[in-house]
Amino acid sequence: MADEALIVIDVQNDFCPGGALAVEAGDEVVPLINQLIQRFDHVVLTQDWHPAGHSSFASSHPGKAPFETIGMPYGEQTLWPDHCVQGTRGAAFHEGLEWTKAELVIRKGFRKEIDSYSALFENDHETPTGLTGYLRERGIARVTLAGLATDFCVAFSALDARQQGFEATVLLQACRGIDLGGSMAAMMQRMREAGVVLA
Ligand code: VGL
Ligand code: ZN
Repeated sequence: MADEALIVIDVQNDFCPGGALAVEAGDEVVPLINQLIQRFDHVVLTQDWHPAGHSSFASSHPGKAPFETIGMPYGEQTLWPDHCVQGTRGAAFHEGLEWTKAELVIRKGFRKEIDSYSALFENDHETPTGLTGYLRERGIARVTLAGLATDFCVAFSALDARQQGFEATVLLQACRGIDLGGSMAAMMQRMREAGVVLA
């Protein structure tokens, strides 16, 4: 287990019921993730962490509504309600999450002009977050992912982990999804094709 890390994706208030970008039953993952945190030798958390006025917010684009898409220099971007603004309660981890054991919290989406679903690369798929280097230097070869949302931040993190040469398992019971325009089925298929273990 020393070469294995649990990566807990975005278990933050804004992705839980009552939050700004609530994932249905998002808070249900907390008890299971707490058990996983105890079981793993290495635990990394991610935290979606946007400045106010972030370019992924529909409110930054006059005439655009949440869940519409827009062309960005790096490709197509889904627009979201304002969420996980740095320092707000919505950006904080769910109160029930027992996160103190985590060795690293990796924040993402902090550059105003670019979104970051994946824990490893921003949405241009080339700007690194630094997590790959961290995991390699720590001798970690296998990652297990859980959290929110299955079909966005969890899936893109798992795909990038595979692409960077890590073994990757997504624990579906410990994830909940958004499912926007068939995104759940599409991302499950992409993960399967990339060799992500869906457990
Ligand atoms: C996420 C949309 C926008 C996620 C983050 O955590 O899956 N989704 N920002
Ligand atoms: Zn976000």
